[in-house]
Amino acid sequence: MADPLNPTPRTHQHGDFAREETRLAHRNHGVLLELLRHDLTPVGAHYLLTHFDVPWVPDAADWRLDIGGLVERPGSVSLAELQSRPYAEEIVTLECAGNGRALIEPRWQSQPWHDEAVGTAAWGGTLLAPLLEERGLGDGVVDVVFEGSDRGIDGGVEHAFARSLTLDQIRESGVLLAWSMNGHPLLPQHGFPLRVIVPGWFGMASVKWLSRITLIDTPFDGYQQRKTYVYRQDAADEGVPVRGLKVRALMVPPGIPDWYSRTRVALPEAQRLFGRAWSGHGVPIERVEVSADGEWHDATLAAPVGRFAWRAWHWDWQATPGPHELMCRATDANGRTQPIEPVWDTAGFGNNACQRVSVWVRDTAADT
Ligand SMILES: Nc1nc2c(c(=O)[nH]1)N[C@H]1C(S)=C(S)[C@@H](COP(=O)(O)O)O[C@H]1N2
Ligand SMILES: [Mo]
Repeated sequence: MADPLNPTPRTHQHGDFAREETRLAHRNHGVLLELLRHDLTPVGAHYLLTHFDVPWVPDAADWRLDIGGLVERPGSVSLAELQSRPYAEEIVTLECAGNGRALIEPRWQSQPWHDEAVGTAAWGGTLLAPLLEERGLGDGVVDVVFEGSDRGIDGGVEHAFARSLTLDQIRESGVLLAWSMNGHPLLPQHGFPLRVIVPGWFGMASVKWLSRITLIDTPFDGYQQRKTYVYRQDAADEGVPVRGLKVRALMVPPGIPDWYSRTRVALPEAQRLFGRAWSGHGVPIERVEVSADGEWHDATLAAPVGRFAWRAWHWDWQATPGPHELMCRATDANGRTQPIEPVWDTAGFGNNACQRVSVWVRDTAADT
């Protein structure tokens, strides 16, 4: 680790991240790790992942959601009709399945997340399962397809962003049709006027700008369902679908940052390290450990704020002068925990390797 107080000059560089990756990183921002202090991520600071363009919705009063396929009463509903249904709200931690991708070697070229593709919001809307049941479920429903109004091309295939769930998955996860985030109407980039929220799953399942729900009698084979969001060891691997969040803890980096390297500088005194931990499918967090230079210690967990919400933790670190590396590691009620090193996946999905934070502890008080 370079000492941020005795920096080497920065230079011009070729190579490393492609221009396309950095452009995607500007469009799709992560949460600022210091904002992990908020139980609910402030709206606008929530991470963002939009594959294509944010659709233009001039007037939500003209917007309609189509419900069709294997239902006895197909048709469309307005936002006002949806909002007259029973209100449901759930605090849900969303995380992009590609979080950690940029830390896998070699790195798959895509949205280059390090560890910041996460956020927690109180999503308000109405439960989907009763709405579908009231429409009269047809026989032989295999998949329920959610289509967004955003369209684009990926891997040479033009498509609207679409994902599917089975009826059982919809019931078990308490899937919401959501129109609000922390009490505010959805921002355009988060799916205005209506999106799906699938608690406990990686973010790709929570289709934004929902325009159509179709019940079908065959497994959905859309691009975002079959071609991507699959764990694969190599290109020929049929793979395993990406579903629930993987167990993970993140800490708020202590001290103050060096602007460019983000290396932290702290004083040689007690530091209260603070962070969050979560897992998939509503499985509770049981333990968080923090390592200072390779020695692991149990952190103190705060009370959970919701079944699908991240849980706060803290640990007091006695910082001594010199360079240090901090790590944190969560374990869930199923005994799942995090690897120290990234686990290989071709497209960089599901990398829940322990976060590493470099801290340079100075031996004198800060200069003024
Ligand atoms: N229609 C549509 N829905 C979408 C996406 C998208 O590009 N289009 N991105 C998905 C992915 S990959 C993630 S991680 C989440 C991100 O939600 P957020 O931008 O509100 O944080 O939305 C999901 N829903
Ligand atoms: Mo994502």
